[in-house]
Amino acid sequence: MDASKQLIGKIESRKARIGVIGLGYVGLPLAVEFARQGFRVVGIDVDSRKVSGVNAGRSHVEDVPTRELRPLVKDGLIKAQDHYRGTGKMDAIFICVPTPLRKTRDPDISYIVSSVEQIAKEVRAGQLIVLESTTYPGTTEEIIRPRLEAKGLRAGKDFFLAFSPERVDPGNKTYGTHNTPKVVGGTTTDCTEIAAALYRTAIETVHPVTSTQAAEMIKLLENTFRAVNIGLVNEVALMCEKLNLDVWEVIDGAATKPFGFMRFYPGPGIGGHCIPLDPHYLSWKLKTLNYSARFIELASEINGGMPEVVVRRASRLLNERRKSIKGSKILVLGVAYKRDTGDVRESPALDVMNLLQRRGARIQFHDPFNAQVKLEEGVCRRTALTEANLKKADLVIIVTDHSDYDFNWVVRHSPLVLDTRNATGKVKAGRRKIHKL
Ligand code: SAJ
Repeated sequence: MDASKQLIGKIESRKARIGVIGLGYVGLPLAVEFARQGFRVVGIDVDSRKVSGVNAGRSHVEDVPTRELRPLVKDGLIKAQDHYRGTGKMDAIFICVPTPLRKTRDPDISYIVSSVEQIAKEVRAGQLIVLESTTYPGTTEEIIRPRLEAKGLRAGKDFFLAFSPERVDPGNKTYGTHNTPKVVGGTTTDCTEIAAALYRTAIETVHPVTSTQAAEMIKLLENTFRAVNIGLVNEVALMCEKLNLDVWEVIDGAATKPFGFMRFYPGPGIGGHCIPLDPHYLSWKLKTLNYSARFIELASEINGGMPEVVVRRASRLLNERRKSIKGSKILVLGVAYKRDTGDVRESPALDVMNLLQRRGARIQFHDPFNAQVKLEEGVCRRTALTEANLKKADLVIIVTDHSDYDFNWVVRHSPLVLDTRNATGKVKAGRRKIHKL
């Protein structure tokens, strides 16, 4: 029986041994979904604390409750290790490692390369390898495939190779790994079909495409779409400032159009580990093909300039009250990159605070999820959110509109508010103290 039929058989009987490399917000939920279907899953992570936690049945990922992980570990369906020995015994291996940007904004695929080089040591006929980490089109064929073929095996004939973009939205209570449609593209049709067959055992909807490059590009279109549209709406905010119009009223009005429009909101900039980074994977690749991805660059410039816009607005508001940023006590509300998460990666709040500090402001912050943040001038500890601390501030800037906040109460006790998220849109009293982006 040929390799593909053998592997399909193991998938149908749930006897296929699965490996997941990277037990983060993508890898651990994926491991759980396959284990739930009865597959034996081995998780591999370089962080031995994560490994020991998983083996103790404890989850370190918000979206994977320990109560769901523990029985799967107890039943021997999930175990973790901090080394790559034994990957040759696995029938399917999913690579879910980080793909950050270097300081130069160039892609850093070193985690992909190091994990593939480990797998290549034991790669054998009959294995399926799937990359899930977000990367530029061509990574699977140009970086992964040659390393796995180095010992003479051929993708599509001996082993099977595919790309399937992760679509995990941390904290999303509606969509999780099981019910978010899964795009998958293989080196050959066989590769696509085998990977799709395995995903179908654990994920409701699987959408096969014709190549790994198409699957890689689909992910980048999704997140570039967001970055560019956020850039557009941030520029509309700058236009509305010039036109003395309320950008939030304009967006709400446009959103009454039941077709052909999609809401995006201006803000203090964009953060997180996806939207600010993923489009640069695409523009970097196109640069190597002598093409300039102008929308991506322009959106990045506008989005990246929003923290400065916030600081300029703050400066003007203080000047109108015969104060300057220098020496003013400014309280920043919310430092996470978006509401109701503690994640501060790439958060524009940090840029706003650093810019203000560089101009001599006495910065304080509050965030329900972060007790301290690391700024250029050192660690800044959270200030208690009290009436007194609001009153003592010369300016309160709402940077992240966490649901925990009572914005009526914040406005009532603040002398002056700069709201970068329209968080105070429904606040009635004290309107004259509120200034919005
Ligand atoms: N942002 C705006 N205006 C908007 C939307 C977002 O300024 O209209 C800002 C946010 O405050 C944040 C940044 O952009 O700082 C990114 O926000 P996001 O809502 O895109 O959230 P992320 O980064 O968690 O994006 C993830 C992505 N999911 C995956 O990559 C699998 C993205 O594709 C999802 O669309 C997004 O979650 C989502 O919809 O929640």
